[in-house]
Amino acid sequence: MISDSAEQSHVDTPEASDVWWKSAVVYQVYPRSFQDSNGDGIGDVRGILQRVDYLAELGVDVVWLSPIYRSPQDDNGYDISDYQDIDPTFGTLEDVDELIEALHERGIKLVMDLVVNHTSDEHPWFAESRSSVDNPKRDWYWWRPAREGMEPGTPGAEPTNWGSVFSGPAWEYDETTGEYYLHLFSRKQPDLNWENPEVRQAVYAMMRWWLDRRIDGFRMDVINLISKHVRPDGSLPDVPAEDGLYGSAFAATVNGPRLHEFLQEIHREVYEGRRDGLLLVGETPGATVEDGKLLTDPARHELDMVFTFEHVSLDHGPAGRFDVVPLDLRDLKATLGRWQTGLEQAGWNALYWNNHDQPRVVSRYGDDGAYRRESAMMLAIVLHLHRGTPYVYQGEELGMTNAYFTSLDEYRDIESLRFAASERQRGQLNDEELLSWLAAGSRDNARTPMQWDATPQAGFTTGQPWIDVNPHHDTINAAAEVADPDSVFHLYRRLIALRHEDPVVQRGDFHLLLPDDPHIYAFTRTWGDEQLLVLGNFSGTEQTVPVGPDWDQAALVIGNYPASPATGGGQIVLRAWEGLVLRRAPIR
Ligand code: TEU
Ligand code: CA
Repeated sequence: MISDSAEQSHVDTPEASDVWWKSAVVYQVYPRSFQDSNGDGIGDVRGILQRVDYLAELGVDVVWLSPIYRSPQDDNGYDISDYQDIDPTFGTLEDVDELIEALHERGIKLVMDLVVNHTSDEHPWFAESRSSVDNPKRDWYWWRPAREGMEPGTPGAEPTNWGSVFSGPAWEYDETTGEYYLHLFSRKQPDLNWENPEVRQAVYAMMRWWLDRRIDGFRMDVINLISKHVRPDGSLPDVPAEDGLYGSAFAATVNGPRLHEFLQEIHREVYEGRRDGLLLVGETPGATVEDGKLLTDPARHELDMVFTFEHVSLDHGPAGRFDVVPLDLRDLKATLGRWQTGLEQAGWNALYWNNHDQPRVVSRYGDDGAYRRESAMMLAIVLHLHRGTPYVYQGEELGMTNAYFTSLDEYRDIESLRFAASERQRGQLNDEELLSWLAAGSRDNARTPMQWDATPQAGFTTGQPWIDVNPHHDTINAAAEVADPDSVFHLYRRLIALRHEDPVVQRGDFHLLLPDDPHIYAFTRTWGDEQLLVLGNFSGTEQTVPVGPDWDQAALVIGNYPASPATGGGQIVLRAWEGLVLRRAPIR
């Protein structure tokens, strides 16, 4: 039972036996862009099967698959119309059984994405729900009449002023019954009503069905939005309007009053009494350190770890994710540092730079020009040496960069396209500005095909890819990097091996150094009488770092330059984008 061992991890002493995921690294596959096996230009499960040996060589412990369930693909599978079948685009249930087998044979677990804040509007549950006001499934979704005194279907008549994450109102007027339904994301993603126990039981039954099929856990999409801030009389509150009629619905949906109750119920109904070795990771936009602690404290039986968004929002300007501003390294250190210390006693961090929603980190917090290799490696070293479970997003281990699309027709992502349409309507950005905002902030930056080799479609497909391949695949690709022992790939492989082997990396206390330095990321990890020093130069110029005499004789554990840096007299001179780890022992 997972909760038994989780309880022990609470007592984090050298003697305590610990949960497996404290020494694990997870690899995220975005199936649509990973490997196409049949030439239709879209990645699929049989394509992933062709690449399991690559994943084994990298050494990851878990693969998390973005959604492959049956779906109209309005939001690339985050709109599910059948949770217990595979979309024909991606393959069949038998293919997935084969994948589970192939991964397990190599000692790799499989975690599936679970999108249960909403379904597709083409899910049979929703078809029933929308059919009439007295359908038994009516209350499975959020239906509300127009605002009092307003003409249904006219602007501003929505039940509340909530805006959708994908621009426009979060309510869609449905003529069948003359009411509105809630969709925090696209209108093809209606929100499930978790207040209804039948909804919850249907979700739990589906989760148990997947675990019986021998998957090893779930990554739970926007799981902290499932409890809405509904008032005792059933009404929903307005939010501060930001821009015209609508405001971000997050204020009324994040951390709702029943969130913890629902998560504990999931734990009880789905996880308790099951085999060891499962993983439950929650995606929690808007979560604070305090929330993170409550959500992941093993004694509370909710989630194992959560994805925080604070450190990937630091370069968002006033207008949000497309309005990218330079990162101030001091903010990044303060943010990640707060999460490290906040979850020191209870709880656990998920560590990530990238996923299918984020621009590529080397283009964002590194230098994807002259120092692409160095900065990609430095960022990896800094992240993987924190306390928590690191996540690697496909292509990150190659140092893949942003897409740098130059025309609107190259974009596929619904969020980007909806943003472009609404900005065009408002007319505040000219076309050039709009394209530069998309190039900096679009989710498509993460979604260009995986770069396997230097052939025209990067080895991803023999057909026409659904989204353009990044032209840099001529130099940045798996074939070249696997063959080169000094590549970004091999640095990732070594970092993963280090986490497997080293108790200081797994459990050591985190202590931030030089918080006010604008260029240097520095911290120690301490476990028993062993200590590691982690340094990262977030600049393209040499930096002299005053680390103190203790580190003069220390051994280099891992670094991104072929030779050790100049050390001595209590100082280390770091080269451009240099990242390294030093070890000294014993400290007493
Ligand atoms: O994302 C949730 C989320 O709030 C954001 O990160 C979102 O991607 C948005 O771009 C913020 O600007 C999850 C999934 O990871 C994402 O791919 C889905 O589109 C979304 O939920 C809806 O299921
Ligand atoms: Ca295919």
